[in-house]
Amino acid sequence: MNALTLWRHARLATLAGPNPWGWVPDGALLTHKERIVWAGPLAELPAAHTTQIQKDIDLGGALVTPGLVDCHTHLVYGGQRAAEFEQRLQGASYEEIARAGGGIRSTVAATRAASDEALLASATRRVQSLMAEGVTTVEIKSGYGLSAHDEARCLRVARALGDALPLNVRTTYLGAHAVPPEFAGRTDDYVDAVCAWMPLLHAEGLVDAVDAFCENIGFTPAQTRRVFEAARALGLPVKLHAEQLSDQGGAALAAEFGALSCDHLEHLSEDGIRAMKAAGTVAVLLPGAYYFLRDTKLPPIDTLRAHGVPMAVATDHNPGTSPGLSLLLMLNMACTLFRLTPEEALRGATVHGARALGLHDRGTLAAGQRADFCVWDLEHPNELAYWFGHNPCRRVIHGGLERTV
Ligand code: DI6
Ligand code: FE
Repeated sequence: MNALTLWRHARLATLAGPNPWGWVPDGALLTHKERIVWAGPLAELPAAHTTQIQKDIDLGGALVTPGLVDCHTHLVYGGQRAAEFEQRLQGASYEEIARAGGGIRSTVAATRAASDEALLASATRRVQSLMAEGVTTVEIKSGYGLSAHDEARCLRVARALGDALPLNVRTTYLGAHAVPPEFAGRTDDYVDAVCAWMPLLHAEGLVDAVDAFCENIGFTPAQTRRVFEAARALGLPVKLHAEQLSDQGGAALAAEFGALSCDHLEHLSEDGIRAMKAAGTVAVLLPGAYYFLRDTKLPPIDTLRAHGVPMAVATDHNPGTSPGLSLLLMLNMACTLFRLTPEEALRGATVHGARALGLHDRGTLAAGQRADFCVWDLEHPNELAYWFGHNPCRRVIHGGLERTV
């Protein structure tokens, strides 16, 4: 006999089915180990299951949503860049600082200088902030090591977080984030190195996907293509930091490789959107970086919506352009700055975020999905994008188990 847990008396935003929010006002969930066995109105609970219920938990009418998915972060790094923030407030641009050797490269120096223990400790504190607001799956990119040794260290720290905490971690190899000082003026040689390290990192089980920064201050489309070919040779899915500061045609290139996602996208063209739609690529919107860089060029939300490209929302947590640790704040900003609806924003941080990671077993509350869900001190799911600077998360269930953070 299956030992099932019944979670009753919940207001469910399942995000499944045709109704707005997948709304079920007097809902219940049945879970078995790490999976949802059944979700729906309590009155329709199948009799066949009732004899197998071992635990019966009353949620007191609270709002329940799928666990949140933060599908784009750079959580593992040393140091911080508050002084660069001050420089930017005085008029220096992100690009000027990067070209002068600051920016990403200053974090690379601090990351290389940090011990494994220090990297793990700081990343743990950061990820715990995300978890406190209901994040149950997080993607973590490398990209601040930029040597075989230091990229491996950062990816191992990301894996260690997933091993130590009740949280699913997906790792992304972003060796093509910036050119480290030892390769200055030799970008193509550095791209060769990024490609050569990839099979070694993959053989150690450290890579779930491969990303690159295709930008006028990053890597050209031709260099990005080489990174993607190396990924394809290993059977690894790709993602891309595309059209954040300029239109490089990166989205179309990524789509050609069947990319899981293209991220940022402020300068995305309609051709890029068509290519993403045809490839089933998710558009990951990062309002925190838009806000913190005081950007004025909005991503083409209406055209993405018109073409039916799924939109995810993530924190892009990193020390240079998005030092925030609240996915809920990103939901609010996705609405205020990008004009997403509150429902689109929540889908962006659940089902579409999962899809941006190639995961189809989470992001909704339905039979067969992972039992990752949040219980909120809220009446309606539209409040998730409404309050900010306040954490209404009351309980988090990860893989069927209640966790303390
Ligand atoms: N785009 C970003 O927003 C981050 N990386 C990237 O390629 C910024 C990284 C940093 O400034 O440290
Ligand atoms: Fe990023």
